[in-house]
Amino acid sequence: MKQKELTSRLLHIVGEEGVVLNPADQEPYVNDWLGKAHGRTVAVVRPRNTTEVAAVMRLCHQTHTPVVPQGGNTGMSGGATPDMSGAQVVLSLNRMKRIHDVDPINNTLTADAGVILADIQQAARHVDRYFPLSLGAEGSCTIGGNLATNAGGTGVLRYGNTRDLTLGLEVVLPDGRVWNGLRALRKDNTGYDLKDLFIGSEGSLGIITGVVLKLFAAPAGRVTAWVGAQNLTNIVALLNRLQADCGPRLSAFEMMSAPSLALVTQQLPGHASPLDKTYPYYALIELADTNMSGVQDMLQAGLAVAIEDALIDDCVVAMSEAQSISMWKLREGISMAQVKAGKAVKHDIALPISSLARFAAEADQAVQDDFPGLPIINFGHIGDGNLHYNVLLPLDVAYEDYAKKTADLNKRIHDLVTQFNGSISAEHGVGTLRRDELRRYKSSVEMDLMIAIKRTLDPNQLMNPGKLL
Ligand code: FAD
Ligand code: 2HG
Ligand code: ZN
Repeated sequence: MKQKELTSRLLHIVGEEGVVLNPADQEPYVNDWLGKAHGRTVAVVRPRNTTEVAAVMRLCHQTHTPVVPQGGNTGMSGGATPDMSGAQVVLSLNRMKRIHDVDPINNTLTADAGVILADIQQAARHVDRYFPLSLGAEGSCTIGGNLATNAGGTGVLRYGNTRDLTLGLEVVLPDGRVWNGLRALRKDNTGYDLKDLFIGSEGSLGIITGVVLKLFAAPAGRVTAWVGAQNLTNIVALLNRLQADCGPRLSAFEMMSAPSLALVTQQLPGHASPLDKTYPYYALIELADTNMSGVQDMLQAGLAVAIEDALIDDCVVAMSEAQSISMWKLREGISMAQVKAGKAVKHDIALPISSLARFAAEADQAVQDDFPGLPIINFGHIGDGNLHYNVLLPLDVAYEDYAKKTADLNKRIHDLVTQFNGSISAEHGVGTLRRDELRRYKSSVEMDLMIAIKRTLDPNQLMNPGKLL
């Protein structure tokens, strides 16, 4: 079908406001925020509801038009960007923003996939409940994108990742059929768990259009602390101790190396370290409960013992919500500080928590030996074993040098991750960034199973081609 006919049929389905054809207006949809992924598109289509998504998918199925699903376009793996062919349709969920139901008795919330994560958190707060998925992009990422990448963030230690927070899904299949699995049940053993197939599938199997999420009791407050230590072994030992002492009250445990903190304080105005001296490693710790009585004392006592035992060198407990927010800003500023300072070669890795310190020591040595002088920006959600082990290349690095160094660094770091029985994609997804790496590290049996599922659900390979597989 000619492009003109395709776009006129798309216009017929979603109306004029629902199709973006002007190349200048398409810019935010065809480039990613990191400046790494660029593409072109026939049209950006913005349906208003599931019926329109289904009609668009039927049309794309009939016309063999490839589709790239997109939420907030905040992803870090190039998964939401079309390729350069100009033949792919970008299907944006950014007009599907309705929260359909909030049920504080069943502790569930039902919403369209295009709802911004912060709006879901807000809707939960409105009925005195809590939705714990939390990440730096929460003001612009969508719940559909969170589901498609099985996003992690800072609440995983206590509440699990997006998969753990999901009860039901609605999905439009590549041929336009709608699977309504919007069940608000905590038990449902009626066969294969289909929702788990789509969670983390990165737009490769269908369009997620709706979701039923779990809600939790709202914490009455939080206590935040910042600690400095000599090494990662001690930071992990502190994590282990606080988990034993505080149980589920420990709601976040984030780590930053000294170069990560220095990067933020240098690159972002108004960001200063909470401690006077510098230390090789820092942790940001948070405790929260539905009854905060005694919680601050508990954290202070735990940290005092950790200082006595020389596990940590110094610490500060936030005395106000404002202090707590400024500690979190330091942690959440690391991504933006990297963009300002250089071109980060990102390794979003998961490891057994018991191996984190040994891995980091070996990886640091490997980078120093083979790539001398490159800054290592190591930080992450170590409470759940997730490191963002990034290596920073200069902003003006030539493209060829960037591509070569990226490939060499990826091999060096990911080989080591595999030796430690880790994963090369913890929370950001595979997209195009790690697609070739995935083939190297997954067994042929695992790859065969994934390809078989893809072929069954998307036999014409129209869903997000070139991503993940
Ligand atoms: P997009 O970027 O639009 O899409 C991501 C992928 O999902 C693509 O493959 C796309 O095709 C697919 N997709 C999107 N919507 C749908 C849908 N409705 N149906 C089917 N497929 C779909 N991620 C973390 O996990 N943890 C973090 O701590 C974290 N911190 C971040 C901090 C910052 C400052 C930024 C900018 C990003 C961060 N991210 C983090 C990455 C990103 O925000 C998440 O991956 C998020 O889940 C992506 O949501 P999105 O709506 O922007 O999806
Ligand atoms: C975070 O934890 C994000 O801040 C981004 O997942 C990590 O910039 C990164 O590599
Ligand atoms: Zn992260």
